[in-house]
Amino acid sequence: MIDCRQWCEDYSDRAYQLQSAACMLSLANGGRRQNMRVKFAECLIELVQGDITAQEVDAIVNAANSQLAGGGGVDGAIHRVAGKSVMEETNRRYPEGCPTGSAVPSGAGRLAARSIFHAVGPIWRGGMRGEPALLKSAYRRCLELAVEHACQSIAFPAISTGGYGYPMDLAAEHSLTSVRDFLIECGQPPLVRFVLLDGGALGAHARVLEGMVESR
Ligand code: AR6
Repeated sequence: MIDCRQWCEDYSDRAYQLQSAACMLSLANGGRRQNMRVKFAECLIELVQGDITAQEVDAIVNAANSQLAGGGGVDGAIHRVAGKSVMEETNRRYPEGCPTGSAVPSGAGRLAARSIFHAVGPIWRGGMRGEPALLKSAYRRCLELAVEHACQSIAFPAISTGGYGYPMDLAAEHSLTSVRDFLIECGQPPLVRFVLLDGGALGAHARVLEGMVESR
C-alpha cells in the first residue's frame, strides 16, 4: 500500500513535484484524501481527519460560545472528555465569558493536552457582518496564546462551521490564511494541526492549502 501521508515537507520545487505526485497517488488510493502537511517558516500546518479530543498536542482549541456555557459539537465533546474541572475553572476565571473573535485559556482536565484554548468564532449571518475578520482573529488569538504558553503543538477544529453555520470552503480559506500569516510573521508554534471531522471538511481545507502552495 502506498503511504502518501508525509507530503509537501517544504517549499522547494523538488518537494512540490513530490507533493503533486503524492497527491495523485493518494487520490488513486481509493479516492480517499490522506493527511497533508505544508511548511511555512519552519512551522508545519497539518491537516488530519479525526476527533479533536483524541489529539496528543500541547493545546487543543475548543469551538466555544461567548458565555463559555458549553454546548454541543466540539464544545460538548471536549467538556465530556476533559471532565467538570474545566467548566469550573472557566466559570471562576471568566465570569464575563469571552468576546467573539477572541479566546481564553484553561487547563485540560483528563485530555492528553496541557491546555484548552476556548475560542469564540462568529455566527454566520451572510458574510457582511465582519465574520471573516472575527474568524481570523479567533485563530490568531489562539496562536498568540500558544506562543505565550510555550506550546510546541496546537490542534484546531473548524471553528464556526457546525452550529454557527459558517460555510466550510470559506472557513477553510479564512482560517488557513490567518494561521499561515501568523506563522510567517512569528515563526511559531512548530506544529499547527487542523482536525477535521469528515472527508468533506478535510477536502475543503486541502484545496485551500494546495492553492497556497501553488501560488507561492
Ligand atoms: N472533533 C473534530 N471536529 C468536530 C468534532 C470533534 N469531536 N465534533 C464536531 N466537529 P461546532 P461552532 C466539527 O458546532 O460551529 C456549540 O454548541 C463539526 O463537524 O462544534 O463553532 C458551542 O457551545 C464542525 O465542522 O462549533 C457553541 O454554542 C466543527 O467541528 C456553538 O456550538 C465546528 O462545529 C459553536 O459552533
